[in-house]
Amino acid sequence: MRKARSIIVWVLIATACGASGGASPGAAGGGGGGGGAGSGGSTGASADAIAFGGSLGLAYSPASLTVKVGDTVTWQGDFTTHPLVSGATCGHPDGLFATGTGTIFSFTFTAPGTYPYYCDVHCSLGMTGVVTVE
Ligand SMILES: [Cu+2]
Repeated sequence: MRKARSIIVWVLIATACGASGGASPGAAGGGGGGGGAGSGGSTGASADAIAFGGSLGLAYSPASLTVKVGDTVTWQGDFTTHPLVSGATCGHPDGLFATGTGTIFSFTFTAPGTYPYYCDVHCSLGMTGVVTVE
């Protein structure tokens, strides 16, 4: 799959960009209360897209998105103006993903959990979002 390959590239870039603080993954665990059977039919490549910046201002749309394990989420916008970083707290990337410049970024979520992210420039102005994977 091509997507997997491009994701690996992004991870390498993100890793190379430093931020080698003790970013421990796995903060996401939590309430895995079974029972999620039969949630709606259509499988397959869904269009889980998040837009930001431009006419949306300092915001993501949607700011909160719920997807399923294995889904790929694509952010589209200007990462030069709004670099995207995963993490729950401004200025503290968790190292899961980060964008450089460019206008499109995709990430495939392979485990259930809550994945907050923010704009590295405008986080303190409330430019944050979250992807919930179930
Ligand atoms: Cu921004």
